[in-house]
Amino acid sequence: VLSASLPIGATEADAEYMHICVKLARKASGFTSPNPMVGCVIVKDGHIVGQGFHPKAGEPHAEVFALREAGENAEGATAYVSLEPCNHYGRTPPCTTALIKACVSKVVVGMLDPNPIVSGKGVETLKKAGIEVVPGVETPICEALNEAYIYRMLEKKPFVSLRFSVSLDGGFIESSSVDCSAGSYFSKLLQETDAVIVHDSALSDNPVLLSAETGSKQPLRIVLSHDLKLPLASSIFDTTSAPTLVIASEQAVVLDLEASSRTGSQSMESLLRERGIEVMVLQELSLMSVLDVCYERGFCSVLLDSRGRDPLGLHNPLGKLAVEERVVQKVIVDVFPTVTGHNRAGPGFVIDGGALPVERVRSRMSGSHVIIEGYLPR
Ligand code: AOF
Ligand code: ZN
Repeated sequence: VLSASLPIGATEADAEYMHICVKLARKASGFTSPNPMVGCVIVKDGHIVGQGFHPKAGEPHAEVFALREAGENAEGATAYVSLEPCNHYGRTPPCTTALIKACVSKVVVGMLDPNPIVSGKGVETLKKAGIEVVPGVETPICEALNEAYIYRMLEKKPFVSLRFSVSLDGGFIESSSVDCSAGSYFSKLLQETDAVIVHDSALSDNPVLLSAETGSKQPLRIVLSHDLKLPLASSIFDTTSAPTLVIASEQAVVLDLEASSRTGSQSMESLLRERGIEVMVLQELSLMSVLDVCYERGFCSVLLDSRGRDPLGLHNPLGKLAVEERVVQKVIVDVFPTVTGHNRAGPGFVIDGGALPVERVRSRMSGSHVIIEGYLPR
């Protein structure tokens, strides 16, 4: 559906080309962090003469690929870009220079770049070079595409989504039944996300936490452990197709060492390291500090996969931690087509200070499941 509100000077055709840019950009879903996903098409006389997307940080930007394909046809053409062309030397040279050199006559921009070293300056440079610039075409879809990049850039934190399952009557769902086959919402979610975090209590159900989409970038799988009593045979510790990081508290490491010297067996920490699994020790296991680690690694998006029960039988302990620490931007609820009855309590977040409102709520189907998404206010 094309937007009803086009900026002055923009046409329905411009909106259509911007949709193509967004589609192109998505081809690199999961691969671009800390950079944004960006798509570009070059149009001359009503025909697309070049197209491209940013494949990965460190590689050329979308505009460069599109201009390469267009060659001499770029002269006098219109370039459509889902994000304001950059104006700085980063890992790659400025796209504004490339567009000016190619002699395009017009640039249509989806949204300004929230990156403070670019923001507004890209558009300004193009205008100064005599190029007509039309900003703000289909901004909402461009912003939705890069919600995680925008958040990271402005807040200096990764964008956090919290996923959990409930039955039709709001009851607790055993995690083993979460569908991750190709085409499922969860498989696509894992394709987009830079890291997926689970609580060690979720491992009893042996989640794989890998996307089944073909050619998908796999997220870093992070296990939070309070006691380092981990089921080593779990799929998550098979790092053939994606790495796994175990983050443990200092206390867990001490307990683990004590247990190993008592029993004369190898510690869990050294067993993990022997398998090539990275172990990181944090003084305290707060989500905030885990998210700092994610930010430093250049991640834009982090998915908290809340499932399982902790040793006290509390449902979805990760969800509780996340909501209490107020680190969540987006909630994704998978409503199973089952009625569990009141013998199974709900997903189990005990929140101090009452209910949190959820905004911009949307729902869609994934097979026979209803997927509900919404945002927590800042
Ligand atoms: C664009 N087109 O396709 C992308 C842009 O280190 P660099 O050179 O890759 O620069 C990264 C920054 O460039 C990134 O933070 C964002 O501001 C912008 N990304 N800009 O014109 C693109 N990926
Ligand atoms: Zn650029």
